Amino acid sequence: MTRDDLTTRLSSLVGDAGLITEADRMSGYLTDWRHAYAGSAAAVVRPASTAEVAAVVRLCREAGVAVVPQGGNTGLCGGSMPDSSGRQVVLSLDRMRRIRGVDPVNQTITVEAGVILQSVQEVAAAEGCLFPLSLGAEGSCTIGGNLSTNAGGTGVLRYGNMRDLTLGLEVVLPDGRIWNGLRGLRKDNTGYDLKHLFIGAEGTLGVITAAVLKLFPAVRSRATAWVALPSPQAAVDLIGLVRALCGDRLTGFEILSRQSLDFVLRHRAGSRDLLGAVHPWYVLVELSDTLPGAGLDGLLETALAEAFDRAVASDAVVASGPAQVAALWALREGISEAQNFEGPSLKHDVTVPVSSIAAFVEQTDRALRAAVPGIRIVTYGHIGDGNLHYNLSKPVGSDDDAFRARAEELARVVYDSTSSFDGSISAEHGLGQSKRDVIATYKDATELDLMRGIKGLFDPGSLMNPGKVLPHA
Ligand code: FAD
Ligand code: S2G
Ligand code: ZN
Repeated sequence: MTRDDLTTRLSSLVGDAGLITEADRMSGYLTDWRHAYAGSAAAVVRPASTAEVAAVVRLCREAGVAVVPQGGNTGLCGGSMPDSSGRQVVLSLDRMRRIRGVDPVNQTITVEAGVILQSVQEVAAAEGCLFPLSLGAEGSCTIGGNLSTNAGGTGVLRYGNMRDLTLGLEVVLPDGRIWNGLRGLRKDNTGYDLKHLFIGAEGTLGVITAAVLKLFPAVRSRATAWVALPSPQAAVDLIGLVRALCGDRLTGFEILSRQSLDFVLRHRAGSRDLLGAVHPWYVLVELSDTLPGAGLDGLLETALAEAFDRAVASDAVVASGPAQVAALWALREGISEAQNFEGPSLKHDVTVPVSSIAAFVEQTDRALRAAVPGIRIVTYGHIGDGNLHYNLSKPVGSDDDAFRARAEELARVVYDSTSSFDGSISAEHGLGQSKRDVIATYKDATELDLMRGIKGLFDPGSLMNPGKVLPHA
């Protein structure tokens, strides 16, 4: 089938609104959020319904053309980018934006894959509920992408990641069949739990078109503190102390190194460090409760008093109101963008057991500083889950390309260190194309074999997002 035949037939399936072939109009779909990856495509297709998605997938399968599912393009591993052949079709879910239903009694919401995460949070709040997935890209990322990357974010320590928040899926399979698994039951033990194959599959097993997600009771009281600490171990000790005192009310615990904070203070207008003096480490601690007036400020102050007694905290301030809470979260969420102003950001999204965090940071920092004197290590993230964003910036004044050229070598240092603590080289961002090959070094051969078997079962023609997740055999 020629490209013209393909695009003519695609147009008959999705109409003119659903098909883009002009290079200038396709360009936004052919590079990711931070322009770290680019590709080219035969066409960008934007189906408006599950039936249209299925028809497109069937046609591309008949034509032997690969399909690359795409949501908000905020992924950080190049998973939503086509290759450079110009033969693949980007299938964007950005026209599938319906909220199909909200069920406060069953505490569920049914949404299409193209719905933006922030919209789901807002619709849930309007119903007096909470959808707790929260991450820096929530204004652009989609539920389909969140499912396909099994997104985590800042609420995992209390609510879990996307896998834990999902009850049912609707998926168009690589052969074009539609699997309707949109059940909202919290208990359903009728064979293999198939949804968990597609969650985290990064579009390699099918196109997620809709999902039934869990809702939770709305948060009615919240307390947030900005705490300075001497070390990552102190942060780990503080988690234990706050958890012992506050239990499930601990709903946010994000660490950031002074280097991370310095980048934000330098590049994010209006940023201010409430504590003034320079400390090596900081955490943003948040308590929340579904009861109004739950006295969380007092509880947080009690926990901080004990932290001072135990020399875990060096200084701290409890936010005085919503504006200060928002300013503190903006400091934290501003790191990713701020780092981009300092040259290449070599990203490592790793997990180690919480008990190994301090040893991991000490060991990996030492190895990297020996390898690249003057390297700037931006360590921050969801320490409550054992998940650090361990991102590297070049020494001041050094050459961008020379630093980029060492990316593989430095990643090896970080990942070998992660592996020495039985950690994971991808905590929440997935593998995409950037970690597809390196995973072969750290993933058990049997696991890779089983994963290839599943891929072969669902997508024998390897037309669903080829070149992502699985290393070449
Ligand atoms: P895309 O980038 O469009 O796609 C991601 C992957 O999912 C690709 O492999 C794509 O093929 C596949 N895909 C997309 N839609 C579908 C579908 N409907 N069916 C099948 N496959 C599909 N991630 C976190 O987990 N935690 C964070 O804290 C976090 N913070 C971030 C902060 C910033 C500033 C940025 C830019 C990103 C951050 N991310 C974080 C990464 C990113 O936002 C998440 O991975 C997000 O889930 C991607 O959603 P998306 O809609 O942009 O997906
Ligand atoms: C976060 C963003 C990605 C990065 O901010 O929590 O997931 O490392 C990260 O820039
Ligand atoms: Zn993160």
